Amino acid sequence: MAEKGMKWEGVYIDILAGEQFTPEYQKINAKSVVPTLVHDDLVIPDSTVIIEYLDQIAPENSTHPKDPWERAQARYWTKAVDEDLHPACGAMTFLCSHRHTVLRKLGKEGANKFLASTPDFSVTSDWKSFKDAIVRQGFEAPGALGKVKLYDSYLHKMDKALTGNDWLVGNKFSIADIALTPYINRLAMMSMRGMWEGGRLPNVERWFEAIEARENFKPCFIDWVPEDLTNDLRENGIKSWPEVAKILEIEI
Ligand SMILES: N[C@@H](CCC(=O)N[C@@H](CS)C(=O)NCC(=O)O)C(=O)O
Repeated sequence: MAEKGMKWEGVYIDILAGEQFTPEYQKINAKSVVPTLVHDDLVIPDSTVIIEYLDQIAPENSTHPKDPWERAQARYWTKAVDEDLHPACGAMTFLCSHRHTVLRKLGKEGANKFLASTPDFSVTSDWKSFKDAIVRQGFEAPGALGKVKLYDSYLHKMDKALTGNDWLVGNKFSIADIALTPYINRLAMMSMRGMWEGGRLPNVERWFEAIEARENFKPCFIDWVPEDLTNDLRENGIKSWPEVAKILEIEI
């Protein structure tokens, strides 16, 4: 919306305090996940659907490539986000940071209630049990390591696509770059820039520097996040980094 010059009012839903589970929020988002777009009397959940909808109601300043081939390439990136990267990011964030915050803030009983409140069909159809396992068992949770590796595989795919290109599709900033930004930024906020810096994935490093330099980056991705969450992501991430580096065979 910022890139398209659209105005909106944001309502912060604290998903670590369980605000996504209130009956009021579940009325607009049955999976109890954020975000949800409310446009007049229309309710539209799911980020990729939201951005496609916004581009159709305001086709000026489109963030989608016009060329059909380039549009298809951009679509592959958003499809990858929906199918693989977003679930991997949820797992990685709970694994490396949120589980510590949830247990500290809610206590053992509060955490039990929080985990039990997740609907059966949430981020993915197995998110309820997977999130439960990650919060309780951390890196020992079955499937957790696979999600770290899956996340990393997309950084490699990005690095390949960015070889000789400034941006992911058609060498022009597009929805593909916008859609991938939260996932690189989340790792950066968790103090895990070592996944691409230090010569590991130089094209991703160059790309993210260009993203961070954009006018809309700081207000949308940094300022929007409450200070205590920013601090938790940074500090918990620092503690989790050796484990992640070991899984990915990164020397630290
Ligand atoms: N497909 C949805 C997924 C949204 C999603 O997974 N949101 C996460 C935060 S990024 C969430 O609300 N999680 C709530 C929970 O884990 O209880 C989208 O792209 O909007």
